[in-house]
Amino acid sequence: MLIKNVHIQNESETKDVKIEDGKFVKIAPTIEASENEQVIDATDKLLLPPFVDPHVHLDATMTAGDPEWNQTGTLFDGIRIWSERKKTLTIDDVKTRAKQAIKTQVANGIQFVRSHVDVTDPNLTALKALIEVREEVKDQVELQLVAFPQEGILSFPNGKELMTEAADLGVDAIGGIPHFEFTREYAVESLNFLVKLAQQKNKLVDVHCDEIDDPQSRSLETLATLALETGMGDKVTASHTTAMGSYNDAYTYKLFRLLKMSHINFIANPLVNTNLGGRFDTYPKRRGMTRVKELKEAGINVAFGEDDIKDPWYPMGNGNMLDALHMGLHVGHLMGYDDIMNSYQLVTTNGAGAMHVSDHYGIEEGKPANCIIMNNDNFYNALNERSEILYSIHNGEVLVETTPKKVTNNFKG
Ligand code: 17E
Ligand code: FE2
Repeated sequence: MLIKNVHIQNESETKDVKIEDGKFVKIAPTIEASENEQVIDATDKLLLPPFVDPHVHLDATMTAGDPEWNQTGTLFDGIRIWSERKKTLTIDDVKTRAKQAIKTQVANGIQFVRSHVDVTDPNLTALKALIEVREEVKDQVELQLVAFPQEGILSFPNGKELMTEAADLGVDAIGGIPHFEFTREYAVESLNFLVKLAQQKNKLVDVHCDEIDDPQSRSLETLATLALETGMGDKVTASHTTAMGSYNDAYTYKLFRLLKMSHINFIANPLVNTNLGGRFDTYPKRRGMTRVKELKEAGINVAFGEDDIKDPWYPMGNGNMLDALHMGLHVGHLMGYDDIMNSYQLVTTNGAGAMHVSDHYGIEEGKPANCIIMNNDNFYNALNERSEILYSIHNGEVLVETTPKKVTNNFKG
């Protein structure tokens, strides 16, 4: 396959990209097509590495309203409602909903997904189902699973045993929820436990960390210290960290030294955390997002996730990273021209970094041919106009092809 005349990641000069045996084999100003080779004319189009959703909950997806809608919009009501829905899970139910969600993600150019899976369930039904899904989709989508203790590790019966069982069933990462544990002491113990488990079982770490508007919620410092002292470093991700939006600046300044030293990744979920955040405020009302701009400026890896697609925490969502990105740029005040132009990194490369897949991700000769072609010549325009994903190509195969919509506009300006 030969992609002709394409703008790679906003470059003004166009290039040709040759794909063979599922890999990018040559990227150069002009490449001749060989006989019978499929040629995609990508004049005035944008080539990006595929979208990455490094944080979503595929076990709960498509359950919004069942058994009830979340009327208060708090994280805690979401957990309560999910805990009811969890009792009725079956393998088929989870697989059907998860695949439906993945299909919408794929349609929107996503090829890499990390899903948290609630393991505070003595039967581990959702995890068993999603392990099957991970295998069944693996030729088209790279899916990672996180053992996520939604109702706590120390604060849920047999929490530690369930986490260990989940690790042995074959998750990719170990999760946690320290801000939901009964006490600060449990929070710290849960982090010690989960990092040790990850080390023993050779897993990554991705913790729901300080997802609360409580400036006293400081589990992040413990997680970052563990990442530093164990040497796990960039194998560790802190998701949400919304309490950082409420920390005072003196403490945050001190904290950032540790964050930089630790090399951990951050994932913010702008759609969901603006929904869940600030719910106990009158006015002024907090925005609910972590300090994305400051983390970026400090050279720390930050990515955006979707978090939810129609579930008890968020009634909307359609598998489109551009929605998360659009919201995140607004809430994070990332509105300079270059911020917007380069913002695709927050939903591509940075997410790949957090997922620890950078060794086989990116538009480079020799790497697997995973990419998307957007119907615009740069990302500023593509984001504003929500340009179509003309092609999503995975391991050199066309995964999605979109025919652009045709509009007849009779405006006579
Ligand atoms: N569970 C949780 O603890 N936090 C979230 N944002 C979601 C599920 C979606
Ligand atoms: Fe989450």
